[in-house]
Amino acid sequence: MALRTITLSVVAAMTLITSIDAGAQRGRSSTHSSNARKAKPVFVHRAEEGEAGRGRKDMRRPAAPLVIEVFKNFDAWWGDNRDSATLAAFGKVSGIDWFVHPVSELADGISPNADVVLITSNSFGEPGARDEQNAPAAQANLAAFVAGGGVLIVDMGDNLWDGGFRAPGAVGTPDLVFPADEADAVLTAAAAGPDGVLGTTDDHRLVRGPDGVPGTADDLTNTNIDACCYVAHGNLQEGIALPPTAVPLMTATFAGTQKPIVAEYCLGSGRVIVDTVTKEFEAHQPQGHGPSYFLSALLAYAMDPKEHISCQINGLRESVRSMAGASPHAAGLDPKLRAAAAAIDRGSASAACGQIGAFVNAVRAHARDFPAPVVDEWVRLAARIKSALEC
Ligand SMILES: [Ca+2]
Ligand SMILES: [Ca+2]
Repeated sequence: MALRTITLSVVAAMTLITSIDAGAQRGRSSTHSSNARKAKPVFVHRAEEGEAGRGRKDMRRPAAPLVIEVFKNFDAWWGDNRDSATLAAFGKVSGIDWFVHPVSELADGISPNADVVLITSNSFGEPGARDEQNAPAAQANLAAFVAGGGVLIVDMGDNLWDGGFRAPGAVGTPDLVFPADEADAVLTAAAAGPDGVLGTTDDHRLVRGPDGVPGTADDLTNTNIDACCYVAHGNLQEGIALPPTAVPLMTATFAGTQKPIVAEYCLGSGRVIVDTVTKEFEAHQPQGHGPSYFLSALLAYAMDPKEHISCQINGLRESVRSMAGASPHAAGLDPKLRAAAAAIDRGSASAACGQIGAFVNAVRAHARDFPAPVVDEWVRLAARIKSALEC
């Protein structure tokens, strides 16, 4: 017991150290002709896990399905386990591209293979799960995962009067308040897109449902997102402050006012999606224990790599700007990224690929000017963007 405790403490300490530069650790490959080395990604798994595939040490190949890592101590609400039903319906395979961890493992580190991290609701409110999720090492690992380009979903709806789950970039956690009308959720203007109409091509990817096509049967509507017996526990205004850039996607009525129950923001090179929706609960439509409209749409959005390129390019640009003092060549990098973002906005993937390629070439040409971990991270993120663009 004592030995195990010590071992885990060492693992946690190592995680803290590595998470300081976890982005660079995650899946980096050596790119420096002047500085060649064989840096291996750091996989952290507890020896006692004993689940198929959990001991893997190899990186996911670029064309392989995205990897989702779920953290939960129990199946939310009454064992409904709709998160598993939804992921199984998407063809995710446990031990290959889908892993379920106890919440305590957030403190050990997040797999360098993880593309999406899902933290399901602490529904009835286990104080231990709250403490494990709030632990400084857990929060540092989540922050590093997002900063490095990952997509994090944190369900903050629970039954705790004292605290709750937290998310990088946000301060606090939602108060335990309940909507009235308890069943009614509403998609926001941002969800409907610039035309303000649901079911059209400019709808947010979340609204378009798993098929990504607007106006089809799997779309989210203001009817099929409703759920009786509290569609949400808490909201994203009371008890919590999101970054000013956060975009609300869904609201419910609290004391006569519409308040967000789903919102998202870019952070570093990644994306955070926070919600208070009771989405794992059987009351969500279609009722039962299978995939629901909302959970399916949410996970399909999170697992669509193209949808997160904008956050990744934003993060890269921030990083490049932060290196302006390091080299006169830094100034030449940003225009390539800006042009890539513009190309994506106008739907030209090939032009974006060209700009990202030019960025990587320029980074490599001037690699000696910048700290090696920064160069590694830029090249790794660029590769991730190219993979998402199918360059
Ligand atoms: Ca629309
Ligand atoms: Ca659709």
